[in-house]
Amino acid sequence: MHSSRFGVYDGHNGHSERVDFLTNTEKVSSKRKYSILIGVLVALLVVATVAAFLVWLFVFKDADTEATLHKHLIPSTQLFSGHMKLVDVPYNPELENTDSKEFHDLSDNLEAILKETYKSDPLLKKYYTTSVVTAFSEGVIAYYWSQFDIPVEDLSLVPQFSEVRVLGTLQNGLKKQRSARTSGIKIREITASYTDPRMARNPSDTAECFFRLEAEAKTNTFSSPGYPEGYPPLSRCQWQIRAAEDQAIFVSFLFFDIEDDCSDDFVAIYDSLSPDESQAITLKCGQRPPSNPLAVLSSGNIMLINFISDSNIQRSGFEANYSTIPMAKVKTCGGVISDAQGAISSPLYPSFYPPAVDCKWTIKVPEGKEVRLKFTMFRMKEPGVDISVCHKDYVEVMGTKYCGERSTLALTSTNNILDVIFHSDESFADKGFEALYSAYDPADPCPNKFACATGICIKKELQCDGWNDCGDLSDEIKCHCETDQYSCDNGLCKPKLWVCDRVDDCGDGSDEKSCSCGTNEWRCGDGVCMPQDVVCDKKTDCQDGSDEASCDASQGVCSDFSFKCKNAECVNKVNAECDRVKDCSDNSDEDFCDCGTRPYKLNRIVGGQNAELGEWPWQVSLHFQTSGHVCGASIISDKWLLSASHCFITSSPENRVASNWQTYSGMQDQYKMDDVQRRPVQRIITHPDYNQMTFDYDVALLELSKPLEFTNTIQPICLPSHSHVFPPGMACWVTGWGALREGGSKAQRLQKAMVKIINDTVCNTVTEGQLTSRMLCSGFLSGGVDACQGDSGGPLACFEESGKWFQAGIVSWGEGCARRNKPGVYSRVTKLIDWIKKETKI
Ligand code: 4AZ
Repeated sequence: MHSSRFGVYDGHNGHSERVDFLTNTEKVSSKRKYSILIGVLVALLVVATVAAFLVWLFVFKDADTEATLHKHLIPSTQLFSGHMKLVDVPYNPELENTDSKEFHDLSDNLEAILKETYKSDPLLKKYYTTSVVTAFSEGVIAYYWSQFDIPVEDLSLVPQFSEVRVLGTLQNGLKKQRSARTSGIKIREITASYTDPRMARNPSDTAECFFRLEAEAKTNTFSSPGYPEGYPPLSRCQWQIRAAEDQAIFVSFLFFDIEDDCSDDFVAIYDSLSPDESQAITLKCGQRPPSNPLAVLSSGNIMLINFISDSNIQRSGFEANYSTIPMAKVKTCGGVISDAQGAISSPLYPSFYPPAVDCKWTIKVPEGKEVRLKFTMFRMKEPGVDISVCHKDYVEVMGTKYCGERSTLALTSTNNILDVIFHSDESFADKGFEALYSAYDPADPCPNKFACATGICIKKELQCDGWNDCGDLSDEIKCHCETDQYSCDNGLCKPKLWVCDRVDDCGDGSDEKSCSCGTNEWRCGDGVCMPQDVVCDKKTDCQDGSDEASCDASQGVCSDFSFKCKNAECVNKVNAECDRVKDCSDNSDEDFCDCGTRPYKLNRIVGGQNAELGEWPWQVSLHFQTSGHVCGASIISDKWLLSASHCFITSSPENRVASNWQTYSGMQDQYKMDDVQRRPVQRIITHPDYNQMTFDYDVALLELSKPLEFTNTIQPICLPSHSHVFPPGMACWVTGWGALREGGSKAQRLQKAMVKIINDTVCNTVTEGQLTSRMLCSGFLSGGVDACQGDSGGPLACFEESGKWFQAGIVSWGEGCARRNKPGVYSRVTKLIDWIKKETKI
C-alpha cells in the first residue's frame, strides 16, 4: 500500500518472465544458447554502465563541482592608495588641471616609477594591474592608487597583500632610487594604505561622477547624484575640494539621507586628495536630523569626499555647503583663561574638529580657589582605539587622557591652575567636547549644596535618597538609613520595598541576596515563592505571570502567556512579536512590524531632559480648542492614535467632541511647526469600562480625519501582544510636554525621562491598593523623575532587544508628581490590546 509504485516489488514482472524462460529450456536448446549470449551482453552492458558512472563520479563530477565552485568565487581586487612628496618639482597650478599636459607628463612619469618599483616584489609584480595618479597639491604632493588583481585560483594569496608589504616595497624602491642618484623625479616620502576598491577614480575618465570644487569664503553647495529624488544604485562619486593655501575647508551637510547599512552605501571624507584610510576624517551613512548635522573641517587646504552606493534602496542622498575658514582661526585654540567661569570646547564645536590640531587651555583662578571642569558633551570616538590608552585623539587633564564617548565627566583640580590639552591626529575626527569651568572654594565647594566626589554640586535633598545623582555614587555612601530603608552591604540606603524585587538596586546584589526561595520553589518576578510545579502548568500562579512566561517545554500549548499566531498556533516564548525571528509557522508574529524605530541618528548630549528632534517619532501633542497642549497621545498607525480616556471624559462634555481637538505629530517645540503634521480628529473612542473614579481602563483611541505620512520624525510605535512581558526593573521612557514639576507650567520643548517598571506588589502597596490589572507603575520610589499633568495619554516606551520600541503604558495618574513612594501609574497596554485591535482593526 505504501510503496507499491516505486519500491521493491518493481521486479515482479521480470520474475515471471524468467520463470517462463526456464520452463521453456528443454524445448529448444539453440534458443537457450541465444539466451545465454543475450545474458552475457546484458551483463557486459551493466558493467560498462557502472564503470562509466564511477568514472563520472570520481573524475568528471569533481571537476564539475570545482568549476561550479569557481563560478561562485570572484577574483579579488586589492587597492592601496596614498600620496608621495616630490622633491625639487616646482608647483605649477596647471597640475591641478587633469587635462593639462603638465598633469599628464608628471603623472605618467610617476605611474611608471610605481610600476617599476613593484617589480622588485615577486608577488606584487605578478598581480599588478595599474597605478593611477589622481591629483597634485602644493608641496608638491601627488595622490595615487595602485591596483592588484588576484584570480580565483590564487585567492589564498590575498592575505599576503598587506599595507606593510606594499609600503615596504615602495620605500625600498625609493631608497634605491636615491642611492642610484639617477636623474628624474625624486620622491621623498610615500604612504600606502588599504582602500576599498570602490573608491578608485580615474581622473581621465570624464564620464565618471567626478567633480573638482574650489572652496571660497562664500558658501557654495553640492549634492549627491539625483538629489533630492534619490541616488542611483552603484554610484561612485568623488568631489575633490581645494582652497587657497592659508584656508581650511568646511563642509556642512544640510541634508543627509543615505541607506542605513554603511557596507552598502556611505559617504567617506578624507583630509587628503586620495581615499587614504590613514587620513580619513569620517565615514557616515544613515539619516541625520537637522539638529545633528554632519559638519567637517580639513586640516589643510584639500579635502576629498567619496559617495558610494551599492544598494537598490532609494534614499534622497545629501546636499552640502562648502566654504573656507582661515587656517589661523581653525588652528588657534587654547590660551590662558582667568575668568571665574566659562566654557571651552574643541575647535569649531559642534562641528567636527579638524584633524591634526593641538590646543592647550590653562585655566587660572584666584589663589586659594580650585577649578571644576564639567563636560557637557564628550565624543572623540575612533575605530580601533582602546579608550583606556587613547593613543589617537584625546583630551588630557592632570596627566590622564580621555577619549571615546562619555556621558558623565567632571574633574576638579588640586590647585588654582588646571591645564586642559586637546589633541587630534591625522585621521578620524568627531564632534569633540564642550566643558564648563568654574572656580570654587575648596573649604566650601558647594555653598548650600552637596559636593559630589567628582566635584559637581547637587541639591542637598538628593543626598542619601537611594539614587545615584553624582554619577559616582558619592551622594549615596555613608548614609544613615531611615527605618523604611534597607542598608546595602556597600553602604547605600535603598527603599525596603526594593528588597527582593529581582532588581539589583544596591549595585552589589545585597538587596537581592537573601531572597532565594527554597530548593523546590520558584521565585516569581515580584519575589513571591511558589512551589516549583506551578511553572509551566498552564495556570497563572505568580501575579506577574512569570511562571508561565517562557515555557519552552510546552511549545505549541496555549496559555494566557503564549503569543497567539494568526493561524491559532501558540508560541511560548517571551516577547515573540516583532523580534525579527519567525516563530509562528505563518510568520504572523513578524507581521505589522514596521514600527518602533527611529529613522534619525541622534546626537547624545550629556544630561538634560529635552528630547531631540526625531527621538520619539510616535509622540503626539493633543490641543483642545484654544487651550493649546492638553494631553499626549502616540501614533499606532497612520490613522489611529492611542491616548487616555480621562483626557476626553471630564466634567465638561466639550472634551468628548472630536472637532474640538487637533493633533500635532512630528512636533518637538510647541512653538515650531516645521514638518509638523496637523490632523483633526474624526472620532474619539473611549473605553466602555473607563471608570472616572478609579481610572481603570484609562485608554482611548483617536481616529484621524486624514492619514499621517510617516517621515523621519513621524513613525508609529509597536504595540505589545497580550503576552508581552515588561519585567520589573526594566528601564523605559516617558515623554510629553506636561508640567515640569508638580503644579508647574507645561514644557515648551518635548521632555523625556527614564523610569523603571515597578513590580505590581510594590506598586499596589504604594498606591494603597488602588492598582487594577489594567495598570502598572513606573518611576522611582525615591521620587524625582515622573510624568506630570499634561503628559497624560502619552506613551511609556520601552526598547526591546529586537531593536524596536514597544508601548508598555499610557500616562494615566499618580499622586502628585515625582513624590517619594508615589510613582506614576500607567494604563497597561498588554491588558487593553485586544480592545485596541478590535476597535481599530490594526
Ligand atoms: C495628570 O494630572 C497626571 N505623576 C499625570 C501623571 C501623573 C500625575 C498627574 C503621574 O495628568
